[in-house]
Amino acid sequence: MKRALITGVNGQDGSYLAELLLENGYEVYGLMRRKSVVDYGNVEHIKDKINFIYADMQDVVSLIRAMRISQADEVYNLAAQSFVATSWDTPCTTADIDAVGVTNMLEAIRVVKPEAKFYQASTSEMFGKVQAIPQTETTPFYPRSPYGVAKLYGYWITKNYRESYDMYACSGILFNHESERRGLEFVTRKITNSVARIKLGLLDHVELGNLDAKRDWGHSKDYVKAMWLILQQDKPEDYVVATGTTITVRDFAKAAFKAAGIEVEFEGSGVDEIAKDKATGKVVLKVNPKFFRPAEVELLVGDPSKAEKELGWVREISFDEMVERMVANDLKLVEKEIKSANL
Ligand code: G4F
Repeated sequence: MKRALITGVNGQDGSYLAELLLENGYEVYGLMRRKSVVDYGNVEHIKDKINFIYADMQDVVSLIRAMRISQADEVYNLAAQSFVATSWDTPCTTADIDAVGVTNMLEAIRVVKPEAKFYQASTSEMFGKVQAIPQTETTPFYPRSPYGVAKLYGYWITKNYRESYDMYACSGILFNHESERRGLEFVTRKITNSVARIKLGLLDHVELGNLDAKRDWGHSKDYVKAMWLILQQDKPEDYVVATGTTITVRDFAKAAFKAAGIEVEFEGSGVDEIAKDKATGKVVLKVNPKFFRPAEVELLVGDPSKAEKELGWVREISFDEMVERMVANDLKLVEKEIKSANL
């Protein structure tokens, strides 16, 4: 039985990855950070199948202990301060976790079990102000946020440990991936949850920032398969994982409203842009500059050819299906909320 250690196990990706590894017969260990209220997050439904170890990415001793206990054959480093906007508020914590935290984990592996394979959750945010379209494994990086800068360190230290110590350490450079389990602060889930609230009468309109930003959006369940495949190769390499298509925030919102049976039309521009429900004429979306970022990543679109060819990775969930699943899930959750509050 193979043993896997997942940092960030209770996040969106950690939960789908834990499910996949359990299905494949792995013994799964997950890192937990101590909180006053125990919160299993997205792994509540499989918590009895996961061996939890208290540890922190900023505490190398706790990571050495986690490696000793788990004796992991594969380590998936998914723990991060992953919300780009917050990285301007907490740039140092973001660097401690997303940059130095990676070195801490690599050192723990090197000290306890150097033959363990290591996956680093690298990100398309490293491309930032993009230097080529589409972005591939050889596109130069130009991060645009403290998050992107910290993640770039994580990418390079992973490569450095591979080259310095001959470790099986590699990165998946994952483009945006979403799901029903996405946190409410990210734009996709913010939209699908707000659409459900608007549809069920709990909210008038949603307020968003930059509607022109373009992202390459896939489903997290497909992307964790790529993470696993990256660690099943003969030699460690880095891979871009993406869909190869790009869509604006505006068009994501349009698709989400449509999935809830609301046709919208946009009018105006810049901070005055709004979207109206075509049937009722009511304003259902407004721009609020408070959600603009100090520096924006305007366009991301990845080329997944290498992952498709070398890993045999295939994407199964289309953009439309992903949006429909997210909206259907949020409608169910909001209905439940209404029932339990007797609204
Ligand atoms: O959903 P977002 O916050 O995701 P972002 O910044 O692209 O980062 C996500 O994907 C990365 C992979 O490329 C990951 F590394 C990272 O951890 C995270 O998962 O924002 C998407 C876009 C941005 O351009 C943002 O400015 O949506 C724009 N946006 C417009 N209005 C908004 C909003 N973003 C948020 N969160 N909230 C808004 O109201």
